[in-house]
Amino acid sequence: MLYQGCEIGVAGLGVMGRNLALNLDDHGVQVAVYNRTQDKTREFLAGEAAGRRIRGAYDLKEFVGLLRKPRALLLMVKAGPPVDQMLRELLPLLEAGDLVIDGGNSHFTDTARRERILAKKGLLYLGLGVSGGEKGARFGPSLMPGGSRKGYDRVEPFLTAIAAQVNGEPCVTYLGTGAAGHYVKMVHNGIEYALMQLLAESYDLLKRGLGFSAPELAQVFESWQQGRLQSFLVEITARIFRKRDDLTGQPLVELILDAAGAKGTGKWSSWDAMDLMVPTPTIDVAVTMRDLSAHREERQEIARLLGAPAPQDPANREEFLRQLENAFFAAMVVSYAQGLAQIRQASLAYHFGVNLEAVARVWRGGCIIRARLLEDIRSALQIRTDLPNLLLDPHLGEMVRACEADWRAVVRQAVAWGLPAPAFMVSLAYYDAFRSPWLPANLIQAQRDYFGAHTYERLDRPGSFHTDWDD
Ligand code: NBP
Repeated sequence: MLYQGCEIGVAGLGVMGRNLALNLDDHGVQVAVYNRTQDKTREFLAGEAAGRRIRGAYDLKEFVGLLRKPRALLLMVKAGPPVDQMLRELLPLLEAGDLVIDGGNSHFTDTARRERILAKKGLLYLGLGVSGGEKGARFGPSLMPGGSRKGYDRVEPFLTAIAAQVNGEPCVTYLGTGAAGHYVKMVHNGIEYALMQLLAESYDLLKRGLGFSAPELAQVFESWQQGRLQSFLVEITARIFRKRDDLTGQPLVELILDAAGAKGTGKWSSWDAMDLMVPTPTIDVAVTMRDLSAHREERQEIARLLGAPAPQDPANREEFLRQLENAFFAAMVVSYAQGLAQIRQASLAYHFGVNLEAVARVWRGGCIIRARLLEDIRSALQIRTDLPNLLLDPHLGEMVRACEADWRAVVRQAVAWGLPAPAFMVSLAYYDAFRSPWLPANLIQAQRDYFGAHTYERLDRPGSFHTDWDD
């Protein structure tokens, strides 16, 4: 066939860009690549891309010139100012009808702003959430696109080809207008934080509570992987406990400094949940616990002063393992419930038009929070796409309810041991609060009216009331 220019250009040959370019090429898409640091482009073309159809460019003008019109460009650069800088440099080189896709973890408000700026110039914009890390990008990520529908339709065949597939369905679909894709990716990361914190707490309860060794821990998570907890994060957790350090022969995880890092997407998710007044306590506490872990010196000092937790009360190992597995399942459902409720509310507030069933569908494969449970979640959302909370689905609700006694037992045991398990605790409190037809918020309203004359509503008559409480 006559060469008419490349079908898509990938700008940014970092971990993700490089692998997405190779994935696109594997699927017969003609790709052009560009990277700010030219050596990386040279290395890529001579190395991983050698013998492939991928074409390289060493400046943006040459890069844009390699692309078939109307052009499609995928930016895979660090989120934040680098995206704005790339756009500033690209804009004079592009023409109306060209499509720019930002595949980085951009904040959704940045994406909305950029889409508006590009639209003024007749350019189409897509904010594309990409999940699955290096391997996902190479062999099948979960893709969360939002923005221009026309732009999506143009690149849909490429995205469908490179995305992960589950039961013959690609883990990509158009998710909604504006920043819908980046919003869904942000909340995906929030849920990821919650599940990782629940796994870390499970590890702590088994290690400090029951005295489990790394091989015993691996066995626990391997057994979880055989049942309804099956998920990418449980799978890698089991593998981590099997890994030994090359230098010392000890389990590698035990040699890693206990201070967690973060790139901010979990925090963004919590922030916006608070703005939207959607409760996401498991995600919030997961962010907080990463922050707290980083106060390592302070923790050491307070432990010296007040004594570190030293579990005394022995537990029945087999019984506790069974309870923990059920508690994890319930807290896992609650984590997805919080994230999906947030996406639902955001979609209404920001007019994204997101279909929650589509979100569950694209999360089933390729991404970090892929899990067997997403099949049940998807089924629930197929029955009722605007389900305000997963706990309202009879099947999911009943499965969580059946775990209730074990969930409480795990929380009680953590408290008795003095071990911090806040994600298990707040997810249980979330469940209990949503099961409460009455909450003590009437007292809060009375207090607000007492000190601030904020008024209150009454149960027995309409209107708003103020009382002189000191009278
Ligand atoms: P890397 O750190 O591997 O690569 C960053 C890329 O950004 C390089 O190509 C770098 O070019 C380029 N860049 C930077 Br930094 N500043 C630039 C600027 N001012 N102008 C032009 N290019 C610039 O990142 P990555 O892991 O590939 O991630 C790329 C995006 O994908 C990020 O938004 C990230 O959050 C997101 N993401 C990453 C993962 C993951 O698992 N790694 C998963 C999902 C999403 P240089 O070579 O010249 O420095």
